Amino acid sequence: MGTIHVSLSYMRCDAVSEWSSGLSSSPHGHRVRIPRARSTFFCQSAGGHLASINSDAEHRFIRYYIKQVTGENPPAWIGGHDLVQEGIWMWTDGSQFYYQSWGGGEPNNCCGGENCLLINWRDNWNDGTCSSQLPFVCSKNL
Ligand SMILES: [Ca+2]
Ligand SMILES: [Ca+2]
Repeated sequence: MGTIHVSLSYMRCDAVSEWSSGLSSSPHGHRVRIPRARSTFFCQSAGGHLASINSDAEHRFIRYYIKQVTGENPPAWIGGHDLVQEGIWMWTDGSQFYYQSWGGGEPNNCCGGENCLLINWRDNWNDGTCSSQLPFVCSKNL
């Protein structure tokens, strides 16, 4: 499995300002905190999707990217969800949901229903309430 160089963009407000090389998938970070449904639309309008993570390398890369953009490790939306069927996780970009890096006890569908996947819950993933306002990571393939 080789390294694929793909585009990676920073977005400011609603403009894609820059793309650069990344690993395997191509996140662009966003400082604005918005509900997950809006982030889905935002990524699609930029020609991509909310990021999927399909390997440890992609997980590390996206976390590193978020740290670079924000200077922190904030929880952020990526493209995983179990909105179609509770407990059946999918990626919005259509990739198969094989790789997983859930935090301990997650996903727990807490608190009346958590159906959207956020990264940087401590070091791993959590299912969160989709209406929560978080930064998000988009990706697109070259
Ligand atoms: Ca759920
Ligand atoms: Ca949870």
